[in-house]
Amino acid sequence: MSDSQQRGGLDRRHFLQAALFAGAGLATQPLQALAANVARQPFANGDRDLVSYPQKRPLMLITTRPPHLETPFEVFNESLLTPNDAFFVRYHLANLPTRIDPATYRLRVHGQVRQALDLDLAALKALGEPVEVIAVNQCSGNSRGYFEPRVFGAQLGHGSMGNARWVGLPLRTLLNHAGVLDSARQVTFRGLDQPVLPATPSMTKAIDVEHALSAEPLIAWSMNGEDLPFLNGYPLRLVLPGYFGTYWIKHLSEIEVIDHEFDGFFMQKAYRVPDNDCQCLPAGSALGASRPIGRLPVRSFVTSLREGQTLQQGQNQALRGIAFDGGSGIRSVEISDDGGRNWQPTQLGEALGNYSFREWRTDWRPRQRGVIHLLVRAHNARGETQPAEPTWNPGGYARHSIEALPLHII
Ligand SMILES: Nc1nc2c(c(=O)[nH]1)N[C@H]1C(S)=C(S)[C@@H](COP(=O)(O)O)O[C@H]1N2
Ligand SMILES: [Mo]
Repeated sequence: MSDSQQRGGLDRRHFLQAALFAGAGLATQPLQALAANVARQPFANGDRDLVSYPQKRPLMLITTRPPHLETPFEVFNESLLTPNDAFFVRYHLANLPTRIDPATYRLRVHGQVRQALDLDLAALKALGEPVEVIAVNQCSGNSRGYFEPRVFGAQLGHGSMGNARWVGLPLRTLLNHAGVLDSARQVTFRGLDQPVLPATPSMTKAIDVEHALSAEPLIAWSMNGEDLPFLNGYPLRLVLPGYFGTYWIKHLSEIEVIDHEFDGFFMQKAYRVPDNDCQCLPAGSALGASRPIGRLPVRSFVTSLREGQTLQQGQNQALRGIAFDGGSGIRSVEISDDGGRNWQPTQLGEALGNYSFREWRTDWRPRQRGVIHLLVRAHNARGETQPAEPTWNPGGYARHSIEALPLHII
């Protein structure tokens, strides 16, 4: 099967063959045979093969089993909505479903509810009016490869994030249908993927019942106007606008309302950040007091230039980039080319809602020859901005400091 056959219009029912092909091929052939190209991250061990998976253009391969694919950073300069075929992919468990039949798919709701539900897709969609939100899905470990000192875990660049238009049913519509009991404390979410070994914990996530019953969460079936791509959770996923991607459970098949705080591995052991405002610790410290990772801190990037790009002194650059936060909305974005002594304002693009990437633009003229670092920082509606110095925590989570883009000015 050629790359283009793998990418183009694959029937989901045939995902099995394609996935097996990708898996077998990657396991038995030198990677170069399938890789269209190689992308280089600006940290040690940063070479990443660009590899095609079903419904995906060549993306940066982080792991094969389970597939973890990163979006090449240039994609964020193409459009504010990340195209489905370029959207990153992250899984924890290697036993992925390889074929999902929408006709027999079921979503179960049970636990502390008046009436347990077992719905097919049509019954779910018939429960209420669908809603739409444009929201950023960002992996907790996005940019982990930049951590100094380095930490364990996938060495990710900035491409484990994406912004999409999600359509689905408000989670609370579904929960109200089941009738949440007063004893309810948290709601847990699980998908169809399974561990390979029985000892491996299942990828189950939990949120507080107040959050679950708020207006934000939805059970989405559509992404940028199409069915969810298989690897992004077909046919249903939880969308938790403003929150890190770890909660956005794919192939969502089971929702349980529980009367206690969930004690599973992916809440109590993994995805925890230091329990303080900066979610950070002195480099090298052990975790200590912690809490589950939550809302996205403010971040901003230049998208129109590559790290290390060469530019002419005095020549005007139409700069462009993105900023986002955990749902209060971006108020301003500024750049600095003198190490943060002076900041130049930028113009914000169209607002697509508080959970979306916000575009910024400005004209900028490099003044000095040599290597310079272009800084960008954003401010949100709550008055929060980004720390000047990179923060550190042992999980390599929630990087959000001001990024310094190195440029050669000649
Ligand atoms: N079923 C399932 N859903 C999951 C995961 C998973 O391992 N299994 N990983 C989560 C994590 S950690 C992230 S960052 C997002 C990534 O979403 P994407 O693969 O659509 O980009 O999915 C989340 N949902
Ligand atoms: Mo993640």
